[in-house]
Amino acid sequence: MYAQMVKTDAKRVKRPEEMSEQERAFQARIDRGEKIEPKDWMPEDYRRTLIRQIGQHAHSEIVGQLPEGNWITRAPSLQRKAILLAKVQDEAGHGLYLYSAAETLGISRDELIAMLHSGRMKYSSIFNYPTLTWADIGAVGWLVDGAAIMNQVPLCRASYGPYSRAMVRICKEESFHQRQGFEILLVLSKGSAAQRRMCQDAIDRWWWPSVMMFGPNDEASPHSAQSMQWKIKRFSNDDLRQRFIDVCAEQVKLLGMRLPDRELKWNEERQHYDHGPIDWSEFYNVINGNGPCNKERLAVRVQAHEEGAWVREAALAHVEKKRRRYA
Ligand code: BYC
Repeated sequence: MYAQMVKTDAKRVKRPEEMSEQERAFQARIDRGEKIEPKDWMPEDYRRTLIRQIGQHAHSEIVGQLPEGNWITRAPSLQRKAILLAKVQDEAGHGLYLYSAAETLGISRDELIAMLHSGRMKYSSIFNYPTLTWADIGAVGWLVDGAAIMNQVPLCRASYGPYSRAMVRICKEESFHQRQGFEILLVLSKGSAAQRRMCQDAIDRWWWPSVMMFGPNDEASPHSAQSMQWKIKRFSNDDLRQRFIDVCAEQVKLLGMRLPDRELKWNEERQHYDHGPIDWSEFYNVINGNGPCNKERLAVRVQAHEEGAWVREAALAHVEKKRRRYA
């Protein structure tokens, strides 16, 4: 059900002698570190890869509002409510910049949304898990936004101009989100025994799904080689995942909590943390539409879109009225 409609054909990277003259000139621009802009010539697969990635990213921001939105009415104080409300609004804004960046590639927001709603485009696996307690809002901020930043800071240097520029502001906001999540957990970690248990339980449930956010291992990632040659991706899935694990393994100590991985251990030789095996069957199960909340998430988005139709119609009618008045 969740197979991407925006398929790309680049299963292996072309050698220079297999490229057309135009493709070689394009790759040379990328290699020189030039930005590609919407009106520049680009290979069809480059365009489709970007639509797939930016579209999936935009959808993730929009669907990503749902797990946290679930706690706006139940936040423990007025201040927490105001902060969470602002954060969820930020995610909506990120979705809108990203849809705009995708539109520069010749696809409309309506088309992208229709593909999301019909299951032909993906959104991040992470948003198919439920937020069961207030500590989950802390864990989402610390781990999910933390993973998002690790993956997205390099995207500020992606070769496609509109995407890279959108990412600059998004990353600034994400880093605030990450800190507010950590602070929620820090408060709980210093609280009562029940609060500390709630904090640990949230970390236990969000850790592995966050580790999976970076996508499949490098050898199982069909798009990485080409995306890295085109400098859309600047680091591999496994490299970013390792950096994330290294950072979290240290930060969790400040909380006096533990990550749910018995094999997590500093490796002096590698200068990285070793970690236990990732359950990829869970990841593929979730991205194939069978995670704990996939059906609910999509149903809520479709309903919101349908119920908002009158707003879109009213806005269009207003534009048309103004156009006629000043014609
Ligand atoms: N979930 O060849 P690969 C956020 C798919 S943060 C679902 O490695 P690629 C937020 C992939 O699409 C989250 N699907 O692909 C944070 C591909 O499927 P198709 C959003 C995944 O594209 C807080 C297949 O697996 N961030 O928004 O080179 C609050 C093979 O993978 C996932 C972004 O989107 C996954 N986790 O690399 C609110 C960042 N991982 O097309 C919101 C931008 C992989 O073959 N995206 N797949 O059917 C990227 O950096 C890259 O697209 C990825 C995947 C690293 C995610």
